[in-house]
Amino acid sequence: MEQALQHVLQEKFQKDLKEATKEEMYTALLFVTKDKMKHMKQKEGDRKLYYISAEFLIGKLLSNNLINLGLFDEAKEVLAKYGFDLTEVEEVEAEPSLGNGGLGRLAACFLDSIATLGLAGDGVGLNYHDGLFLQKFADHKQREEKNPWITEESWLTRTDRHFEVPFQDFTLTSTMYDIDVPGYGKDTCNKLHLFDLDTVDESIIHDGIQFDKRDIPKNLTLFLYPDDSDEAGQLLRIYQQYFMVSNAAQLILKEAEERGVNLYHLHEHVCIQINDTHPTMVIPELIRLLTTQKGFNMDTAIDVVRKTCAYTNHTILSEALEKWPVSYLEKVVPHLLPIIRELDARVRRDFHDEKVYIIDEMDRVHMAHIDIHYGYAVNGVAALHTEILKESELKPFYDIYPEKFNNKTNGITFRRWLVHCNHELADYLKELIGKDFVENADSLEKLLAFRDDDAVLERLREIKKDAKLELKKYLKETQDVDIDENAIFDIQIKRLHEYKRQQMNALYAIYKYKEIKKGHLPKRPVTMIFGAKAAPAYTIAKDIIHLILCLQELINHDPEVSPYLRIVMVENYNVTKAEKLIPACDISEQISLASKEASGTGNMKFMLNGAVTLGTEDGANVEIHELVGDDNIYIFGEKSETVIDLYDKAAYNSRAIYESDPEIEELVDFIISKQMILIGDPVNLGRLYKEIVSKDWFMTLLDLKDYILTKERMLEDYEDEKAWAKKMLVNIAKAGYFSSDRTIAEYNQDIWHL
Ligand code: 26Q
Repeated sequence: MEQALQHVLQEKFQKDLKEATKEEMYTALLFVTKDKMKHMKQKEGDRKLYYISAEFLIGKLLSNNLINLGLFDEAKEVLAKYGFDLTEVEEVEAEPSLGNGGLGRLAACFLDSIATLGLAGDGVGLNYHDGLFLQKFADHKQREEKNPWITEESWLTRTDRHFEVPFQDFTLTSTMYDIDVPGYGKDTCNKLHLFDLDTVDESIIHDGIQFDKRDIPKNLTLFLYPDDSDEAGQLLRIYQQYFMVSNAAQLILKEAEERGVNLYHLHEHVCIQINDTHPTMVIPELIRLLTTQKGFNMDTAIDVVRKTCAYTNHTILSEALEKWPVSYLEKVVPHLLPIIRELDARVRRDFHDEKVYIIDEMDRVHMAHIDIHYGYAVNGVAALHTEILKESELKPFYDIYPEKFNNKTNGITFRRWLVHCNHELADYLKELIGKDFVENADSLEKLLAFRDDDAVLERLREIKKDAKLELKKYLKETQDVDIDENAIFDIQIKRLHEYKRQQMNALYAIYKYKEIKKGHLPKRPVTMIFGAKAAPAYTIAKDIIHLILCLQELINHDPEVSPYLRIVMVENYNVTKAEKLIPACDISEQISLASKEASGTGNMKFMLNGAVTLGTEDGANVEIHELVGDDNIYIFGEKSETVIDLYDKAAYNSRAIYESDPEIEELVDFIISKQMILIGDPVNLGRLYKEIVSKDWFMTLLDLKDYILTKERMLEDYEDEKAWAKKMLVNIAKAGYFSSDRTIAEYNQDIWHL
């Protein structure tokens, strides 16, 4: 390693190890690591997986790659020898924010696990030049700026693969870029293929993140779409999706032919996982290519494609299920419409239930319906989520195809979310139970043998304290805020969405503020940390950010209150920040309205790092609860059946709750109190107040009191330090189930058969 680094530094910068800057040292590490992976091949197999996804939220890659290649310790030592700190050198890398949140991060964890299990599987997506917008705070509001990440030297390798992608008015030539994906401790390597256009012009972005959406060749891969976007951009989204899947389909057929596969047996050698409906057009596109270019008849093409494609559903929010107007598809990809109409006609011929049609009476194409009829597997992402799909959201489909439905509870890669982000904890665990857990997550359960060992419990608390000190330092340096490492760290980090109920957590802050003002002081200070981006067009989500930032201003500057309560909203929450926040957390906030969070994966990351969950019976929280038992999690709120029933009967009335409960009324009224209006914008605060009182679509007021009581109980329980440390230990020990290695092994066993 030392020689290799020396060599690159000489060649590229004419410098010696001693003289290099941090930036040069980063580049040298990048080169050495890339070079190592260049010579690694994919495992040969009979069947190959293509995981198609509009998002791969991979995060920084240097440390992760070093860990997986077994080079981390050596790199760290060599750097130390010449006065460098690897952690500081890592900071040089720009984070590729090629995803919105959970779905994109899941795809990244999956690539790591697929490679680690030694399976032949590549990712296919788009090479967005700008990742998800950079979030800046000004006047207690979110502003968006562009977020470019591609530098001269990066993990991307330009390949000489190009495909022609036909659109209505023009044909575009793509270029494929590759990122290597090494498995942990393996000598094989998979790839993430990201398609791009040479004609993209970054200079057309102005005023934050505005640009001309009509000039497609200049902007197609320019930026990642934020979840929940305005109408104006929808056509561009369809251009992106088709560009992605046409490239994917052409790559898949080309690689199959290069391997000598008879395309009539494609399904025996290839499988395609469709990550939510964003890549759904791969189905009609493959059918189109097989029929127009490979001599297939329609029946055979449909049959082969159906045996090749499988679909993962990530949401039950109906507004998030993609339905594209036929007229939009007509404008962008008219050549797919005859095929989509044929697929719809076959459904109408076979089934007489309009709920399962592909094209509805309003002439909209239901993308998920294409996947379910013309794929061989449909999976949800947590046990509860899959049950809800089968019993309500997708019931008419489950009645037709019960054999297609299956659950694959999400997981996270322990290499990034423990070994990389929490060295101290990982090293201590290795000392206690051996390093086996890095690859064989279930062996974390060996930790249970130490649940009554005072020295172990004490050490776990020490490690948590050190992580809090690290975070304190980081927040001071990056945001100039002061936090108290002796406080309880209560953290909610995730996309801003009404169903995730950051507004309920903010109402708790108001409660606590008022309590402290009344002289009811907590035994120990509490620091409430938030991190969240709101989609630029999501008004109420932005109003909630405004509320939190105003509360931060009010509370942190109140000398009576700030010794006991502080609020920090972390700017530009992303993967890099998650890696710093998660190890330092005591209380993991997972408070979505039951039935709305398909799974959640942050909940798993926190648990693995010794935080205790405060959550509803939603998504994977249900499974965490089952694993750790009542004593090691704090559950509150109405259950999913009750919530679904309230929706069905339209029986929820937030105003009735507000008007009948003076305690709730007082908290909600505070949003538009004089003190708040003095700090914030009455338009935003007033709108949010009105929303909560008169609509509250995600039932904040329904669960608010139980939430407050449960959190208070948690703060009390924290004072029994040994009992709390035991909860930490049990959470870590039981987290093994949530390794994405387990998830991927199940996908392979039940769906992929690689
Ligand atoms: C759709 C159309 C137009 C523009 C954007 C989108 C869009 C983009 C991203 C729609 C949805 C997403 C992302 C969804 C997502 O992240 N879902 C989360 O997936 C996780 C992994 O399965 C789950 O753990 C979360 O519960 C789920 O919310």
